[in-house]
Amino acid sequence: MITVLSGGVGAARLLRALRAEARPSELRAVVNVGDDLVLHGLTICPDLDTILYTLAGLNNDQTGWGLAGESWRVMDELEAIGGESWFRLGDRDLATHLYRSQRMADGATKTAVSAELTSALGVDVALLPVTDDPVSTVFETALGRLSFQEYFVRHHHEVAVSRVEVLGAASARATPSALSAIDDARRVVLAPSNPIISIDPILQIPGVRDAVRRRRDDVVAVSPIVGGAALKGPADRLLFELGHDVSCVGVADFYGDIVGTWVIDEVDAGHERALRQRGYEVRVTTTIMGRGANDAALASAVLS
Ligand code: FO1
Repeated sequence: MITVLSGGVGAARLLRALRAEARPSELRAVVNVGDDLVLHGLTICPDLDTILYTLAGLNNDQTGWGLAGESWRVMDELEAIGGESWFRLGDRDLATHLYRSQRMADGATKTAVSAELTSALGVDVALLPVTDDPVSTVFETALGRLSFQEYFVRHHHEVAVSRVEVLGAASARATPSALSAIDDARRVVLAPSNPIISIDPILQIPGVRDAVRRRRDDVVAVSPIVGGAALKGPADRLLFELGHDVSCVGVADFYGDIVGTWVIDEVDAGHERALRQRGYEVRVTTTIMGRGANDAALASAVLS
């Protein structure tokens, strides 16, 4: 079993790359739920859905979220009557939120609904929310406290952040399937997702960081920072605003002693020594995924 601690786009692409190299049935994703929100009475799980759609081959590659071939009739109607339409929910995407919300109203857990959605879409990788309890990542900013999607979407993650907090993390329970996916894996992978707002909210759920640390020798992390910048999203800004070095070494220091091996991009080969001095194994390869050869090289660097 290979277990990937996963946020959104970066994790989805790595899982797609790993699925081509490993047996899909041995892949598990332990997924962040701190981005989740309730809007229009619907429970929306962006990281779970980004991975689900990507592995189903249905994702919208332009936006990085939602479904390809989308239409926006409901959003347009909603806007016309003065409803909230800043968080764009396509007509096709809405079916997922309607399904999940009804099933959770029936009493099903996020974990159970994820299993139903992966089988409905023919996805053979297990998507495991790290917790079925409510957690939400919030941002202290110059504009006051913002919810995840207010920060990320409404303000286009362009407002300076002084603090990030995962509300509910301390009292949330990691699911048994998430913990056993970490304990029983032959390899645990930290995906190149945002360390601060995608991976750390997973590690903050009680018991998870310790479970990963116990597996340190088999933990491989792929740096989300390449040449001092994030490939997508605000990871570089947030690292800087929260006082971390914006480099693969800064990310390694942020995660601390839970990683055994770092996979860094060729442009960061100069950092290999600093990482080895910190006691990490290091693999240098092309970590920028698109499709094709790079993905295979990265997947084998992670799996070897
Ligand atoms: N990201 C945006 O930048 N704008 C949106 O309108 C938007 C809508 C949206 C709807 C469903 C969904 O699952 C994700 C959506 N995202 C949108 C992405 C979302 O902000 C994710 O949290 C990010 O991808 C970070 O993981």
